[in-house]
Amino acid sequence: MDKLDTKLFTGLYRHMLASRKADVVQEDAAQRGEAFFYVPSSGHESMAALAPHLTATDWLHCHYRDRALMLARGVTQKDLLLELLGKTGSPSEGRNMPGFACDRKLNLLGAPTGVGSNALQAVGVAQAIKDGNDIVYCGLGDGGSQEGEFLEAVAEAVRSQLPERTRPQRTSLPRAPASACGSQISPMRASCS
Ligand SMILES: Cc1ncc(C[n+]2csc(CCOP(=O)(O)OP(=O)(O)O)c2C)c(N)n1
Repeated sequence: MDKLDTKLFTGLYRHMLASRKADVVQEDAAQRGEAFFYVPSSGHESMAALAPHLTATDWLHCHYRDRALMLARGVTQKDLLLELLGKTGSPSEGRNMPGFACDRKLNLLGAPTGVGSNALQAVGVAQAIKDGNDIVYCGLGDGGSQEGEFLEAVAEAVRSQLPERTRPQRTSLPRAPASACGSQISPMRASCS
């Protein structure tokens, strides 16, 4: 990544700031009783920096606090608000808990509520695509990494010899993850927050 790529870094900062602001909006809605539940993401904004390392065809199984990454991927504030209020018109049509964003067109997989179990699903996707060039990102918290499902997922990733992938260096970043840089990116990489 070019250290002086101002456009890239201001773009990432925009998503980070938008994520922080979304916390304020969601908390206000919860305080007013308009939303029954919301997931704060403050302190996790740097996850946006992963977006330049992904391509549009990579698959994401996000941690519910990865909002800045979801925004950088292409999730809109409107999507977040519709999900928050459980409305139709949101990518899950109001079926998901707020914070568990999903979007078929962004290859953003719907996360299960049980923490750690998204790792099992991520391994399943990684197995399905292992002969191609795409990777699967799996995000979870340190608590989730202590769940049996997470350890089963790691064991299965090893047993089925899911491959490491290398990406050529890239130098520019559009809004969504359709380009950027990176090297030695694993098809089954976990991010513990
Ligand atoms: C299997 C399971 N047990 C308990 C919960 C309730 N729960 C929701 S979030 C959470 C905390 C998870 O901590 P961590 O994975 O460290 O992520 P953090 O929320 O701290 O980012 C818990 C216990 C759950 N969703 N699933």
